[in-house]
Amino acid sequence: MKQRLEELFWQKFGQKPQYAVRAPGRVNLLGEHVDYNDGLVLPAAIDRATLVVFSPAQGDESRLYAADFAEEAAFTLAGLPAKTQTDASPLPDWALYPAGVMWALHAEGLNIPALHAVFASDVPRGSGLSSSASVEMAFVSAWQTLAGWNLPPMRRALLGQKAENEYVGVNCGIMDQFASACGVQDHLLLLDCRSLDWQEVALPPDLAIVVADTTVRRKLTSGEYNLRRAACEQAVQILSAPLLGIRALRDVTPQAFNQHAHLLPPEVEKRARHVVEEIDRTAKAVESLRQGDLPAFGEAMNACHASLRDLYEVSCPELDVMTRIAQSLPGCYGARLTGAGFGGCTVNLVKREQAQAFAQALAAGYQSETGLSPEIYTCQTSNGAGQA
Ligand code: NG1
Repeated sequence: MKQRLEELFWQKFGQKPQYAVRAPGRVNLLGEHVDYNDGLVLPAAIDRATLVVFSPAQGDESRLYAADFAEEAAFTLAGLPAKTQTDASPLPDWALYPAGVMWALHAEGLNIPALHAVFASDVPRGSGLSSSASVEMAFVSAWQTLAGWNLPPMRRALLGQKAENEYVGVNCGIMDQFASACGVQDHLLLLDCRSLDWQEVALPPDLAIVVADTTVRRKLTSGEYNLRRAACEQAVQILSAPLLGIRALRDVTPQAFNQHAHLLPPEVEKRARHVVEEIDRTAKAVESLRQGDLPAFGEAMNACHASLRDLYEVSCPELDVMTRIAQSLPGCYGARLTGAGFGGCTVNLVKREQAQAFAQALAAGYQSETGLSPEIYTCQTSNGAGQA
């Protein structure tokens, strides 16, 4: 991919790009839809990434070419608040991510030189593998490289999240940008989304993480996503009458929740129950993983899927089919949808020696039930964003 981008850069800008950076997507093993509830998440950065080749530009205009869309956008700092290009036309959707990053870095008071860049990604878009965070973290790295400031990875992740929340308009938590910035090869990352403390959790070498893409993409996910978040906030507001001092669903134990759940409207109760139980489930499952109890960890993944399907209602028929088949196959400890849901990918924890047979059987079963050809692959965990 790098060579192709360098050639495109030559064609667009008549010179060789001076730098290249990459930032990975991520898969999440457990702790879904809890990052914006101050919960615990367990993602890993993966070997799918956004790659940017770039050079500093003269003047104040940044010009970006998105190879995946065969489209160019040009903008300056002055046009960012209105989300317009230099010619006053609106920024295309894909450009909101790099422009949002520039806007967030500027709001932080950082020096951000104009750049010429060509970029592409092999993280499938809208599939639950954080393509948007990988674009954001790649451009934070690009501007850091050019400007010479040096922020710690978590700080860079927070600025990427600010771009997504306040510029793109998706009220997401910190998990994706964190995983893309802080990934460690052969490890899962256990992040406490309240304190932002995190630890590496070694991935047992005889385990494979298999990602299965249903190929179904949902539109309007950001609207549904923001609605889920609003339901969680409503639950906190109502529960804070009996449970003084709670700030997020993180502060509510399953016992306390059961005691006061009757106060919540039925739909809000379902949403909040998922979050409260998922945070508890994740804390316990990480202990199982550390003790090498993979069946118990896999059970927690299966329970997470059922909860996302029945309580949080972010699954779809294709994700349910893919998960059901996977859970019935030999060597599979656990399977569930990963990321926001509504389509996209499942994550499967499989005995390494059986991973290939698992992938083949899963693809065949899914295809015969849905008529769709899925993309299934064993992913490697990777390091966080940096030089390519
Ligand atoms: P996806 O859609 O998988 O990138 C989204 C949010 C995360 C998190 C998960 C659900 C974005 C960029 N990220 O991830 O913060 O809330 O859903 O756990 O929307």
